[in-house]
Amino acid sequence: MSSLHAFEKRLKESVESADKVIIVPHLYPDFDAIGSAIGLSVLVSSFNKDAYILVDDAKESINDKVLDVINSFYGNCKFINLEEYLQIKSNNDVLLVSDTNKKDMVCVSDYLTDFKDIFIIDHHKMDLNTINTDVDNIFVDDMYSSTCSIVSKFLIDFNVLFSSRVATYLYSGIVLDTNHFTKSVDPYTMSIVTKLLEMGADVEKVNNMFKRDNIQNLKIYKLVNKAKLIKYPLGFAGIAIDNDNCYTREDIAIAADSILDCMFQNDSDLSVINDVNASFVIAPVDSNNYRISARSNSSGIDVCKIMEYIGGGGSKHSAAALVPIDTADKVLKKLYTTLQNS
Ligand SMILES: [Mn+2]
Repeated sequence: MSSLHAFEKRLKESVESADKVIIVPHLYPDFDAIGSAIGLSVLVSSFNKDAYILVDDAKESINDKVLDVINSFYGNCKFINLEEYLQIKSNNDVLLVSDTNKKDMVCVSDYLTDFKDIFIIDHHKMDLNTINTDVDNIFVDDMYSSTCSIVSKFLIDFNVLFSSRVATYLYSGIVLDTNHFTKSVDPYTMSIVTKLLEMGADVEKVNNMFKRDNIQNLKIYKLVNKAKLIKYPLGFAGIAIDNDNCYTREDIAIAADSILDCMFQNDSDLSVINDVNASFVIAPVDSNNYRISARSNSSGIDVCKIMEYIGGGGSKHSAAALVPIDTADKVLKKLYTTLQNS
């Protein structure tokens, strides 16, 4: 991976010699993926190039508030779907991948070889599924709290002026990936937040973007309530499994965050309260697949390693995997054994 400065230089040069730039956030885009894609489009526009953000997910599979951002976005860049991309593509386009580095997490995976250059901007660990590109075109650093903080840094470094609306979207990605400033909080992230607030990021608007309705809240609460405490060598993990109800990926992720925030009464001695340092939530997302969201804090296990072991990925304290229903039992066993052997 190249240094931040070298990467920025290379990105500018490549964009300036391209026909146009396609920006692709990960599938099932969240605020970090969309916010960073919008930030990148502002950067590309400052280089006087046309930018298109490519989102091809079915509307039903995108979070309502993320969809609001996509639908209400106006500016120099356009949101397009895969079909529209195929109509305008040329062999001198540059692709910017935001908030993922995995081939199977971008809708454009079948056309990667058609781009002049591919740049990856992300904060998840790389693995065998990482998109193949020049090593100097990769800026992937899991020390960053969010992709929005990386992209904000680019904008600041290039002295790009951006609107309060864009600052708001970038801020929303940081709020999401720090779970409202409760994890991955560091002076660097906060210095970026300071800058975004100075640029007019609207905290109340972002608070509203994160509001959940009471029905969703209750559903998540019931899932959290299923959590059972498991002792493992590094402490206690909270594991919630629901085989009967279908959830969104987001619900499962929020439940995993919530379990990590809980203290649990010990089953055998109710006077003992245990803190968990890892959480796992396992539930179906459709009729064929379970989703596992895993979280840990600094004294807990590296959940990325565990999720990689069962075919997923993420970062040290926040990771996930998709598990086909017919292998769910096996995967659970694997999860328990890995935890016990950690
Ligand atoms: Mn992210």
